[in-house]
Amino acid sequence: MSICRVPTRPAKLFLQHLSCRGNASAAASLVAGEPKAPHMVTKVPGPKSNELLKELNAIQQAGSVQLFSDYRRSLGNYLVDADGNVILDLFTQISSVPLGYNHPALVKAATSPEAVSAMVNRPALGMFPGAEWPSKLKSVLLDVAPVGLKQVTTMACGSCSNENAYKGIFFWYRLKQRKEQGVDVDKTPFSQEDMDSCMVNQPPGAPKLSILSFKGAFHGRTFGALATTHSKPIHKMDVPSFDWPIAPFPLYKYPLHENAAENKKEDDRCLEQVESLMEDWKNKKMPVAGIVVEPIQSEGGDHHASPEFFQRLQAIAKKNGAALLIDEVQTGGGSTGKIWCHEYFNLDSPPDIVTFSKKMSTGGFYHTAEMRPQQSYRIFNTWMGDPSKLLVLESVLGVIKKDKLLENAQVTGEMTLKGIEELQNEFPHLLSAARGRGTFIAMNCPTGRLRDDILSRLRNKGVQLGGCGDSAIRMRPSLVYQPHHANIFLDKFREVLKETN
Ligand code: PSZ
Repeated sequence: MSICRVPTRPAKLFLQHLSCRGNASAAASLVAGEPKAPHMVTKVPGPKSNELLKELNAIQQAGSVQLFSDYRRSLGNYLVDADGNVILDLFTQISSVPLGYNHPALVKAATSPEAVSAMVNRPALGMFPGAEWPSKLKSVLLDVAPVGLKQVTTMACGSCSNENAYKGIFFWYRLKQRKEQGVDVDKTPFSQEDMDSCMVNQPPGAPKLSILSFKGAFHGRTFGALATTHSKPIHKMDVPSFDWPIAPFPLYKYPLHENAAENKKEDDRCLEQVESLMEDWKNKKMPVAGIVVEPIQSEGGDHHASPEFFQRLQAIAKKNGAALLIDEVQTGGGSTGKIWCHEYFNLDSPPDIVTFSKKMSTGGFYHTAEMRPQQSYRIFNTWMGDPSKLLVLESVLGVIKKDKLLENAQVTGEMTLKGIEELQNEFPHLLSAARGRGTFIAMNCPTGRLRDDILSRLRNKGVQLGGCGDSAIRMRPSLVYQPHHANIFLDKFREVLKETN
């Protein structure tokens, strides 16, 4: 029996909008021709996936592989695996697929002569960009820039975006310090001592400065980024790291409206810690040059914090002369119902830096004019991103506008969360703390083991979700996830919960 779910008012309006498009019915998929439902022919991983895993594992450590996919046969929300299972994919390559698989607009964009040229002639963008590069950056990336951030640099992935953003923060901080010391930074930007000492990793050229991050955060796996990642020991084990301050991130009680006073105290507790850690590290002579934070702490367990928390965090950063970097690698690109999740926070002024990757197709970061390095060649590597990815993004953003996918994420997210809340009431011993913005939704299970078991049984019924933190389930569908997909997910989820002892 399917669960009856009454669409909310905005959902109704949105579905009317969909049905106005040509002769599409209310349940028409945004990706024409996608399967109507999951279809499972084996357990996952099936025999073919297991065989391929053996082959791959012989040449690399492949223990993290969950299944092998047949990307050419996958379409829209449905991933087809190597065994022919058709799976409703609500995890989408760790939240990185904007429009589902083989979206016709992307296939078209990727086969244009412009895209072919971008793919076969990959430039070193820092030295020999194509003639169209400045106008593409403006019309694509700057067109969706967070308000107030008019500078942008592309990178290959999320980790290297954060890594280079941290460097930008240190450049900015040291420039400020030199100016305060009366150095004529235009004439002699660096002293001989600076230049000699940086070459042997010693101060003052390699200064004692820090980035403050939060417990449970994930900002990537490269050295600097890893120093600010604190979600699982396996990410960090055996890697030398920096002694940088780590503050607690708010852990709210749900439902939010019943716990407002307590959650406000939790904000106070965490922000007091931020301030006192900044003081401690100043006294340790390793002052905090920047604070890095996720708008929703994702890998760490989908922890949300209030707009007030972020507003007050920004005020603390400003008061202490530190930059605020908002890491939108996982939250950016539309699934929260806005392109940038921090738009929900009503900050007094723009953050100093916003990093992105995943659904944005290319990595990179936006920043204020003050964060622009004084010299060229300071933020640099061979490729500095990839122009072909900007063409993909151009097409993605066009479809987001044309198909009103931000509204879709809000509406489908709202009805999915409502459905999960109903399941939470029905199975209070299995689910708690349902939360989300748009389709960026999560809930907690009593234990990590039970969570993993639920996820694996759900997948064998044809729905792929993800885990995060100790015991949370997270949804990361693409932007073409619609109410009829939500109904399939909720029905299968209910079956699994019913079968759970
Ligand atoms: O295990 C891993 O390496 C994973 S699992 C999920 C991610 C990485 N997310 C990547 C990520 C992120 O979620 C945030 C908020 N910031 C930075 C990153 C790093 O991005 P990549 O993986 O592109 O380097």
